[in-house]
Amino acid sequence: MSADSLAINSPMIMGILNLTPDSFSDGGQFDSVASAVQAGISMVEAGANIIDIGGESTRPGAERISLEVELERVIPVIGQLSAQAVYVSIDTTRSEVAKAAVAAGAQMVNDVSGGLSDPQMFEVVASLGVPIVLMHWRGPSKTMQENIHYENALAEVCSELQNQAELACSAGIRRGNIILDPGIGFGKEAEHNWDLLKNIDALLTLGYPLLVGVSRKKFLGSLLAELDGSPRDVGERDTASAVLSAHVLQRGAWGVRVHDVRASSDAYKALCGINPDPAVDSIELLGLREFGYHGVLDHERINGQFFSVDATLGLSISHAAYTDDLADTVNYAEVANAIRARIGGEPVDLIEKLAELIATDCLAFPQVVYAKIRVHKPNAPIEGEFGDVIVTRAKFIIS
Ligand code: PMM
Repeated sequence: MSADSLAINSPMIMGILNLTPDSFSDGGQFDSVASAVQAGISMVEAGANIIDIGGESTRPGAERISLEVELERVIPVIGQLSAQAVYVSIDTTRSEVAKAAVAAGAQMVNDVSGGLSDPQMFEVVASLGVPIVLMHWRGPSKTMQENIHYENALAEVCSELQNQAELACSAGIRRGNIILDPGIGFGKEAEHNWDLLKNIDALLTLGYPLLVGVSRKKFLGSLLAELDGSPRDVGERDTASAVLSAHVLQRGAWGVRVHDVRASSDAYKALCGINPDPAVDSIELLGLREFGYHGVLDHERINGQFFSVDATLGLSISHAAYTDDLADTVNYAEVANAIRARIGGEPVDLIEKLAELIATDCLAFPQVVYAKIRVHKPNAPIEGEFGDVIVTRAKFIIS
């Protein structure tokens, strides 16, 4: 996955691999590098596109560890997973760890402090040329849940994220290499988390790909509290995590960071089964008319007729809307040419088949994640007067 395709390749499921003895949800799971590597591979097999490796706990109240310990925990696992062509992200707030992780094969940096913890982080990431996740953060884990105060959580998170993104750009990080994350559970009460999740649209208007991490977090423990009022165990929050993750993906988030990869991937696919029209932007090409020889009847194959196609291409245009650069979106003239070539090309019997082939052609453009194709056959061989025959095929990439 190249950095340039980040804004448009969606949805991304980031599997969490915490190599910490004390992470709040899954700490202390692995007794060897091999078992951690195997856990990463299993998440890829379950549908993860990215494995996020962290060596330092961000659990509320957690003490910091030394640079040496963090490196010792993460580097061997990053090396082995990257060697098996796994796309690895390093979850760190230290530029030295980011640098060593990328040297070991990591391809993305996930900084939960959004660049606030280490003054060198932006410069180092700019020189590495890799994408960076900037998460909303108001202070170190040790104290982050003390003195939480927002007048308006949504507005403040948006403006603070925007600010960090601008600082990152000024330090030389390409805009297309920035992903934002609202930092669910980081210096936030449950009400703030819900406020952010309900207003994903507002976070998306910042114009950057959005990563959201709700998986197993404390606010879900309270939501799912047992009859005696005790919070639901961390290991039993995966269904709720998957439902919320699938929801934010359908609202247009670029990716989700989860422990149970399969659950989130399944929940998202199930939602797409009901509503295949994802909350992505679109480009429409209407009334593309071209002569072709499709049809079941001999005279259709010999004489041909005009077909007309309407295509709705689902893709994120937020990046191009910012850069004003054709390279950051799909070139609709090229798509129109591909559709015309398909209509004028090798004949098929059914317009259902033609619609399918055109949808597949459209999805071959790397930015396009959804294609809804309407094929019109206004001169179809039907007795008597009629207006048109239209077949619609909607096709959707779920990676
Ligand atoms: N949450 C945790 C750790 N790293 N990174 C990003 N980008 N977003 C998050 O929400 C996030 C993160 C804490 O959760 P964990 O201890 O279960 O990994």
